[in-house]
Amino acid sequence: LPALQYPARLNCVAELLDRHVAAGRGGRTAIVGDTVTWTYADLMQRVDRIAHVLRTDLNLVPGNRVLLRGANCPMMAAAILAVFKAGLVAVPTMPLLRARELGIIVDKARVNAVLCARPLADELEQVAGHPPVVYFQDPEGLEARMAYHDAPFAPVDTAGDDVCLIAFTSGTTGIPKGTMHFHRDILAICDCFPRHTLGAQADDVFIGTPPLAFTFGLGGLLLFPLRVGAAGVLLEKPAPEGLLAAIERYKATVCFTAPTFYRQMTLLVPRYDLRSLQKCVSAGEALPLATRDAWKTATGIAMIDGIGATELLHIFISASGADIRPGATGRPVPGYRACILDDDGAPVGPGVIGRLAVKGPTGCRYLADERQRDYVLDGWNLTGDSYETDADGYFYYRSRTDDMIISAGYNIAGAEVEEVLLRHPAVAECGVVGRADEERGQIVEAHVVLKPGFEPTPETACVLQDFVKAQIAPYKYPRAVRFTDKLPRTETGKLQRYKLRLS
Ligand code: 3UK
Repeated sequence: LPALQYPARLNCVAELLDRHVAAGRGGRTAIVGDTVTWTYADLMQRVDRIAHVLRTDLNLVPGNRVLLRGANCPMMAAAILAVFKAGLVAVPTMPLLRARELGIIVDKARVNAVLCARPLADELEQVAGHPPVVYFQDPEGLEARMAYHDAPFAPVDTAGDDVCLIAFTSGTTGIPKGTMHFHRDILAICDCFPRHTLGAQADDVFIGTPPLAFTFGLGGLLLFPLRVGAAGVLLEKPAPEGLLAAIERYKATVCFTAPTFYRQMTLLVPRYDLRSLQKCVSAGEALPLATRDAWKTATGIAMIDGIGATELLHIFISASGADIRPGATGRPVPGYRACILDDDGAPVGPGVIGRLAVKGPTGCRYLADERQRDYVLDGWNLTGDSYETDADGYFYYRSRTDDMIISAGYNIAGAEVEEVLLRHPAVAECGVVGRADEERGQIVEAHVVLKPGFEPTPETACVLQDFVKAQIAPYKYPRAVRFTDKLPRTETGKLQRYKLRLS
């Protein structure tokens, strides 16, 4: 794609922000927060002041790493952009991370300084020997220091392939893994999915729940709107009601969130005026048909499913409009290629389940060499996902590679059983995992959250089991059904299956 050729010297913020101000668009709304709204000129002024603080007050030099902690708010957005603009490397962290995980990140990413919102100070301060911290709102903090710097800040003359972001995988298990991204990658994600699949425009208002520390949110709520001169709404504490109310209030046109959030919002839709809403993007985990259908019935909007990954920065397979096929995630986003590989790494044809591999303008550079060796081959990124294609090149999600349930010799994808269960009127949320079993190796076990008005009884369990048996091959039915009030999920909306298996 010609649009993806970027100059050798490139600072992404010059393109995302300064360019709009220089072209007379400084008065347009860039960021809407819970308490303030900033135009492009306002945002650029904040970014420039923070960049001065980083370079002058903190004595940081290009290439230094700055860890960022904050809920989704305008200051957090400005801080990330300032780090890019100053030629430094942003290391955004998920708000709910604990001291142990933060310690690993500080260490692995060799962090030189921290910008942190006060409410998130506690866990950080428990990290032994943490780097110097500047708090957003303290008396001696970032905002106070910003007041002393009123000169414009010229973007540091970085190369297109200088690292500007170290994104840690949200990971459903274990230790966070760092992935490195360049200035040109930041623009490349803006010029792929939002341009070709979403059709983003200057008059769009982007809104959603994913944290800016999650690349799904960083792209969808900050980078994508800025690229086209549009506005992004940042909500500090996104809850289903709050998101719906904010869509109404700010007349949002594009929403980014995870399937579980759409399910929670579906029932509440009639209470809000959502006429402004045009596009709803779902990512983070598989989008069940029942969720897509219920949302369409409630809002009239056909959801845009898209699979993305921290390793590749954003969405690389998706479909919108007439290209949507029920059950499929979609086709590779223009700029990306995807294929399915067997256990020996050889490509397989349509109808065969295998491992998804992806190649594109953004591609993975892990911080750790051993992961690079095992998961990135010849520019192809091996994902942890089992997928299958059809004859027309559409990609169908089956399961996480390590979540396939093997019961009495059958391979069973938990997601398929979940999809059926979610069609039952009693089921609000569910997670299906394999539980060790002497006779069958594993049995299919369903963890179910019931909708209000349904009883967690053995009879209900039988009804659900029969429902599954009637819809898909009977050997896939959940031999065990466990009722619960809440499923364990990451901050990004991903089901933590390992916790279900341990429960
Ligand atoms: C799973 C999906 C089925 C899949 C992400 C959009 O989720 C993001 O990044 P992570 O690194 O996780 C990646 C893994 O999540 N997944 C994501 N989307 C889908 N599975 N259907 C989907 N639509 O297992 C993938 O390997 O946390 C998503 C944009 C940026 C992102 N970082």
